Amino acid sequence: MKHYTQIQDITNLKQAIKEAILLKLDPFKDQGIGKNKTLMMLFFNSSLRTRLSTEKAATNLGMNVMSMNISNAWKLEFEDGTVMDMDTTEHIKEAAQVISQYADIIAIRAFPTLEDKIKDESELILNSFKTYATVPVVSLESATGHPLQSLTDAITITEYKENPKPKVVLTWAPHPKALPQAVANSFIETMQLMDVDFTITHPEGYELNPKIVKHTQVNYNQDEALKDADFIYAKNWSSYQDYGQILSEDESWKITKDKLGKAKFMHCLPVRRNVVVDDDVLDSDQSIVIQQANNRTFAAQYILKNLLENL
Ligand code: AN0
Ligand code: CP
Repeated sequence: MKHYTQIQDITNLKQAIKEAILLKLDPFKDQGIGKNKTLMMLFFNSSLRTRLSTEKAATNLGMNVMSMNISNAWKLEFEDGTVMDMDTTEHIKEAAQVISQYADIIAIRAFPTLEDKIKDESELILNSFKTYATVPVVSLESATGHPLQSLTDAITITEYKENPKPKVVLTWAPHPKALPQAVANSFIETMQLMDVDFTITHPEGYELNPKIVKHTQVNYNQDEALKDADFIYAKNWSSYQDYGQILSEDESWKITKDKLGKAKFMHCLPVRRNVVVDDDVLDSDQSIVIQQANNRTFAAQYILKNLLENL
């Protein structure tokens, strides 16, 4: 593995899940691998889980960790050939090469603008780091994907499934703010690689990128889609077609105890209680969101270990 910016960077997902579960049983077995190696984490946006679990994963491997909120650094320019006489102070060409001298792996969180679809889909920030950094780059959630989250989700479903081919449903849920499509995109790409019966449900107008959804079943009727589900994965996203817009805050899409049935409830967190999902779902034994968040460490640890082995 050279970089980790999409689930497809993993050559054998089944094997990766197996290895991550083994890491969880014995997290410090590879303490030597990261000795004298540094992980640099750069945050263009807020984070709780990604920041802490990735740092934990790195220290489990014996690495040193540095993190920076990019808002504390000089404002970066990403466009090539611009006359930098406005508000950007430093070009990514210098910044990425300089940071590469301080770190053996660079991890970046950079959300979409949700205003400029073409720019967001070009993954300008992530790809500029890939182009100009001289060390591996890891996505901590970019404009269009969150592959550390979806590897976590794959691990969690594998651990909790009670039959060989569980029914997994990704459902859109209401939210007062316009959110990225990244978590949903990576979840879809990952479920397409797993042996699961997978369905997506959302209101009309919330269709995701057809290049990602491909032939995955989409059902506009949430009740029908959720029937007999083993795993319900709730997530809000803003419209992809009407890019970045909130088309509906339809409360009837919130996950309730009634809708849950016998399913396990999953969410990447942070989650807005009683907007996305009711208290009595999140507080029930059927919710596995806390265990899911714990797996963030082992997903990150698997990825960092793999990158370190290939340095
Ligand atoms: C972000 C999102 O939806 O992409 C991060 C989720 C991990 N969520 C919020 O901004 C609330
Ligand atoms: N799920 C997730 O990525 O959480 P944070 O935004 O808190 O890192």
